[in-house]
Amino acid sequence: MLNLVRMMILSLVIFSGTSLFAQPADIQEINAQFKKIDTNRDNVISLDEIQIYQAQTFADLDKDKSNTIDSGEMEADQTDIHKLADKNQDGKVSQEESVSQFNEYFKQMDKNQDGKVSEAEYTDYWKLIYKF
Ligand SMILES: [Ca+2]
Ligand SMILES: [Ca+2]
Ligand SMILES: [Ca+2]
Repeated sequence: MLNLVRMMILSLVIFSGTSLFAQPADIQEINAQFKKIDTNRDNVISLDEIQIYQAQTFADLDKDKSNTIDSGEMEADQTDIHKLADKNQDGKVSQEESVSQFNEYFKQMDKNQDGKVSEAEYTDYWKLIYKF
């Protein structure tokens, strides 16, 4: 599992180059994001909540409502969360690719695999990604 996380980080770094990761998110930002996703405020993120967050994020980024996020729209993605989502490498992220990417994040964040992401699991995950 740890190897998987390492590989994931490595691929993130390779994929994105250095520019976007040069601006580090801080821990407050990560906490604020957790609270934003945890809409029912029970201090865990459920799969439902991550899917709602995915839909909101996607709609926010898809400015021209084309149902895909193109490279220009991607630049507005301050969370970098869609970086690896473009599986077929056509330079655009489809709704399906976005959903599967968020599901993947959810699985990776849910370390103890209880189907919920606790605040600790969430912050640990992003701390690793952003190398705090
Ligand atoms: Ca919740
Ligand atoms: Ca679009
Ligand atoms: Ca969990």
